[in-house]
Amino acid sequence: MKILLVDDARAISAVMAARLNAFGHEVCLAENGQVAIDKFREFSPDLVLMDIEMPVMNGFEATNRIRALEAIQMGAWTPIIFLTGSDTTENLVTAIEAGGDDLIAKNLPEPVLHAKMKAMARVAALRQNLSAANRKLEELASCDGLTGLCNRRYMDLKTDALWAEACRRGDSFAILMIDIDNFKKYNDHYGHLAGDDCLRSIASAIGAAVGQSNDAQATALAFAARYGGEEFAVVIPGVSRPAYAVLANNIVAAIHQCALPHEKNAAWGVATASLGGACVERADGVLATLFRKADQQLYLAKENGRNRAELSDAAA
Ligand code: GH3
Ligand code: MG
Ligand code: MG
Ligand code: MG
Repeated sequence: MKILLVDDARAISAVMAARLNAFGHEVCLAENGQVAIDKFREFSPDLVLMDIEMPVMNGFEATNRIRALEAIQMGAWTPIIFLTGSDTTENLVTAIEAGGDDLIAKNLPEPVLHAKMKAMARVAALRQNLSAANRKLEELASCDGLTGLCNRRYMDLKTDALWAEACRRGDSFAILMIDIDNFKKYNDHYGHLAGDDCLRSIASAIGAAVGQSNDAQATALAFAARYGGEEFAVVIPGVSRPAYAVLANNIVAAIHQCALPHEKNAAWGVATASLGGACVERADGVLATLFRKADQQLYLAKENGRNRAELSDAAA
């Protein structure tokens, strides 16, 4: 385990640290509650051993602050064991009330300390498995199963947050809506399974174009999502008008260049998509207006012959 050992008495923490090291744990030392909070952030310990009486900030106050830090992180909880000169019933009750999980005497016999640390290591292992499972769940809940892009639910959540931030800062914001051309005919001609493969390839082309744009720093936080069916959206916070136009045109070209055979798609003979874009120089008002504008531009791209991008004015 990674153990954060907090004690102002250096002699005591040196002895305790040596014993914990001997049991195979990694130990980080802090000499008071204030330092403990900083080290807690840096070191992300599996366990905190916390003295109670310390200068600058005592152990109860430090525990309170650590619990407050954890409260804003989903599922975050680190066991905190108070260290005391006397492990009386009264001290134990106070320690638990203060947000601790146990109380042990500093002069605990070595085998007892070893056994307690073993039990804590089991808890730490369980916690790690649980965090990994939670991360996986979160990933699954935000991912579109077919294409691997963000799903609609995640896109909505993330876009709302990015829009609110852009409004607060007066940043620019752009939305691209992308719709595959004559995709019903693709399904009718090649079958739905081939249709699914086509969706995957096109999603991956869109994702790659967005990734390149972010890597080249033409955009920073742009992301692509499956909006629904054969429609995709790209959300681009903080973008210049030229970079937005470049990304939009790159996406249309990248899809065309996938060269996925589509006999029933007009003159091209390969799968293509139409794109509608809307951009504002300063985010303000409701986001739905920007989506509606991008949608109108998408209709225009279809009307004007497909396999093209139609972008609204920056002042829209
Ligand atoms: P347009 O160029 O005007 O966009 O024509 P379109 O045929 O692409 O548009 P339409 O909305 O008529 O058809 C969309 C098709 O996309 C119909 C639907 O079966 C197909 N589609 C939607 N989701 C999926 C999917 O997950 N897999 C497959 N294979 N097809 C899908
Ligand atoms: Mg002390
Ligand atoms: Mg459609
Ligand atoms: Mg379509």
